[in-house]
Amino acid sequence: MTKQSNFAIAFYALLSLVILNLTSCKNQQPFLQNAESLTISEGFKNPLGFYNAAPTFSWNLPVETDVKSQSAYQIVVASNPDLLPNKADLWDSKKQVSEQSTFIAYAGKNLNSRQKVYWQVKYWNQENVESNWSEINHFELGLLNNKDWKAQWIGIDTAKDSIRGREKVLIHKPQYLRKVFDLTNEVASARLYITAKGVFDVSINGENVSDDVMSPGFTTYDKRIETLTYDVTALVKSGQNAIGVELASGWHSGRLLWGTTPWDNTISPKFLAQLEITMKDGSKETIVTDNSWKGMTNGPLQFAEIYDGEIYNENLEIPNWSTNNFDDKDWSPVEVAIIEDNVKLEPKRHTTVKGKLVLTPQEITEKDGGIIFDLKQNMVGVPLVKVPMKKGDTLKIRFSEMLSPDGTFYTKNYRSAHSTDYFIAAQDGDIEYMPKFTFHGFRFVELSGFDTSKEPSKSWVKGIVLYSDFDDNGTFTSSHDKLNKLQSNIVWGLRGNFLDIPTDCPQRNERLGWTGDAQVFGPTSMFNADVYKFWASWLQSVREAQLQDGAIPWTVPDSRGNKIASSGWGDVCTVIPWKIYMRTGDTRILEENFEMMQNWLEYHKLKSKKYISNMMSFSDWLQPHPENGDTKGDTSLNLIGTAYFAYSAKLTAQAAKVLGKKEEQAKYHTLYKTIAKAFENEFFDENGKIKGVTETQTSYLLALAFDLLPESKQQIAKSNLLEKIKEADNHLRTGFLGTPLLSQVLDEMGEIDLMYKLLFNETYPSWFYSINQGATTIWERWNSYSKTEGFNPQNMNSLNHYAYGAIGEWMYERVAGIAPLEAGYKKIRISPIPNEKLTSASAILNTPYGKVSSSWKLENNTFQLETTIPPNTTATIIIPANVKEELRLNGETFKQDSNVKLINAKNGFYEIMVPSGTYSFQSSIK
Ligand code: RAM
Repeated sequence: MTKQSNFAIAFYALLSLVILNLTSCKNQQPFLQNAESLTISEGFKNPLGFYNAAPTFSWNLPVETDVKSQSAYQIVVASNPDLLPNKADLWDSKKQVSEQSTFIAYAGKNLNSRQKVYWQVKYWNQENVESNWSEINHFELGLLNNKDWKAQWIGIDTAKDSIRGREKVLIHKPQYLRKVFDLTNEVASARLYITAKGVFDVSINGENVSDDVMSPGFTTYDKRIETLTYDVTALVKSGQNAIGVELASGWHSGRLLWGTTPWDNTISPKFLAQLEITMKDGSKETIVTDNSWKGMTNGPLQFAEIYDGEIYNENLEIPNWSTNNFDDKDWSPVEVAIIEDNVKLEPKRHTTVKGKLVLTPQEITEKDGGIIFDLKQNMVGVPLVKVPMKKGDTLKIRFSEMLSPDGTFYTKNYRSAHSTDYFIAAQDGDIEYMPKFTFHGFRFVELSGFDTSKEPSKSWVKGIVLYSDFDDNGTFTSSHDKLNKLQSNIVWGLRGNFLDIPTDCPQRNERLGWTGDAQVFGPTSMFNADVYKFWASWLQSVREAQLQDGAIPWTVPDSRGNKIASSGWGDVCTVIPWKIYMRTGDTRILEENFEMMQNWLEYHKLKSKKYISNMMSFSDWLQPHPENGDTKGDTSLNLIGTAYFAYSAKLTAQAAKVLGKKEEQAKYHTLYKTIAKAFENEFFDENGKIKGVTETQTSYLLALAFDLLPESKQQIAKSNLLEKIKEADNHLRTGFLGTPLLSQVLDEMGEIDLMYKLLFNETYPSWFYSINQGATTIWERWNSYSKTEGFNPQNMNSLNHYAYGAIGEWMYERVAGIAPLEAGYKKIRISPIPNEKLTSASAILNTPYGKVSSSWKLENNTFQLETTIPPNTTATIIIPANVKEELRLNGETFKQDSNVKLINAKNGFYEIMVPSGTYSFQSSIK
């Protein structure tokens, strides 16, 4: 063998060794499982018609033993999926050494209206091992600017008919609008951009475009109207097409409690659409709303009002009206109006309303000729009726949330909302009807006017539950039936009042975005439902509704226009952004709202003298047993205003800190301290007792919850609070503002047993009291109804009012025990607090990092806790225990290691620090 060949052999041997080694190396360390649950911005999954050209990206790491945390990530973004991952033409973040896996800002090329964008991500774990690329996700932008619109507003002038309805409000007859158009080429793709001043339902060639209802939703119509984008590729075809639209008043031109809106609500509803079609040959066609459309108001839908219901006359049905097989020569030309520059048209920034659940009647009874269907659950939505009828008869559909003791419908609490639907039959036989431009709050449905020769059947009615299309985000359950019922009532209160905006109530002539109610219930809603986008969207309306002087209207969108604000209500603009930040860790929510928070503080200043507030306030609304008999309760308005002034300053300082605004942080922190001092001097005597104003539970709660007293006085204030609670026979005496603070303050004081006592009280006023009286939702008043005294005589008596559901936050955080220690649950606290009244409780919560769960049970003095902590987070787990007894972890005596650490073992608790994983602890609490 030559020297050369020897060398060659040696070389190849070495090479194969290297290759072998490399492959075996790869075998030892394959790529990690890819990231999952990819979302953009406030939790959107592959959205169409997205609102934001500068999104953020989030993902979850897989639940896998090798993945404890993330040490780096890479995001790639492209205009075409084929370019991913290696030729990303829009953005390649490159490998970023960072633990951040949520809300990472896009920093690539500018994105434009209509653009479709594809993205994927990979991460490196704690040992710098790389993952596979995730699946490719996508989003498509909507029309982002008014100038993208070539269409004009169109409609029939229905104001000129001057029909007046309830409370003499102008009634606009529902309109039918249509247009026929020809396409000569094959269609490759089609997008329908669409909105209304009013509410609409659209069909193409006789096919419904979507199952969305009450679109586009309720915004500050004088500032912004939301638009929707639909993929209608499958509906348009080469040849002649038709598009048909039904249009009704909705919130824009309909009846709202006070009716003096900042937008002109007397104008007839209007409609705007732009259908953009790309042909297979690459050419484009655009069909817009303009004066070539035709309309009429003599269709089957004769009347449609949110508060009052619908009238549908089957005799006036117009077969094929939204197809090209129809002669519209009798229809009128529409009026057109230009798009105003000052009203922004923006893609809807949260989800549309849909029929989310279906309830079926559990019982039917007859009463005075009507048939009553009992769904056994107070709900919000519409009925779907399938009923036999006789030609010419009118089916009357009435609703109520509860029956009066004599079995008749209790509708006094609907106040002036007629809340009744009518269907006029054109022939004998079964009819099917579901109202589309109204909604009702009800448990009972009454039908009359059907064919009485037929035997009534439960199958005649279904309850279609409508709310904004979000998913559940958590579950809470326990060993106690009434506590579980309370949880269910909270969830139903949420479903019923999250119909596009957060409302106070869903059934009477109100249904408005009351800011105070939102302020107190917002935090609880975030546990139970995936509502980040819902809140972020509504906060945009709050910003738009804010007045020059910083005032936040009582309701948003503003439907009163009286230019004054209420303390505790307007403070929603500081409280909700902060609470969302704590739940999500997304700094954008603070960025977006920071200026509004500052402006609100200016308004607080304007309404105070020497830092003592004199702002108008609904105060501790509906406090039980008010000494003065007032709906505003006994707590001083000035005290409430001053406390909220301080609290809003405190939250603004905290927000400034997160945003790195040092100067503002210092300024607002000083402001907070100054107000707190003024508060203390004005309302507290030397001994930490309320002076000069009525001493109430809520006055102490505000002082303690918002940290407005020096340490020296806190102790006494605490015992005074306990005294007040004792005076009330260990019952709450709190209204809308005080109630959510009870759990926070008593918990911080270590008065857990007392809080449990209040929570488990069966007598008035308490949560279980309403359950004992038959509540299936949260009520507006602690005593909206009682078995002994009947309905509260006030007609302001909603049986679906979420405010007191604010206790849900404590149920998740303390009864089950899941709370964020750091914004967004990057650090989690698992700290359930058992009580003799419960033997178990558990919650599962979807956090930005994935699912957290905490489930405990108490058996023979053994406390058992199962908990799951998602990847890329850590948790402090606090386990009630007799620390003299051993703690067991996963069936063995607890031993510290480099991951799981004992932090403390004292005062009846073990405190353990853990990385992500699933743990089962057992302690003895003897
Ligand atoms: C009622 C609303 C709401 C409350 C205001 C002050 O009309 O229902 O719950 O916030 O009054």
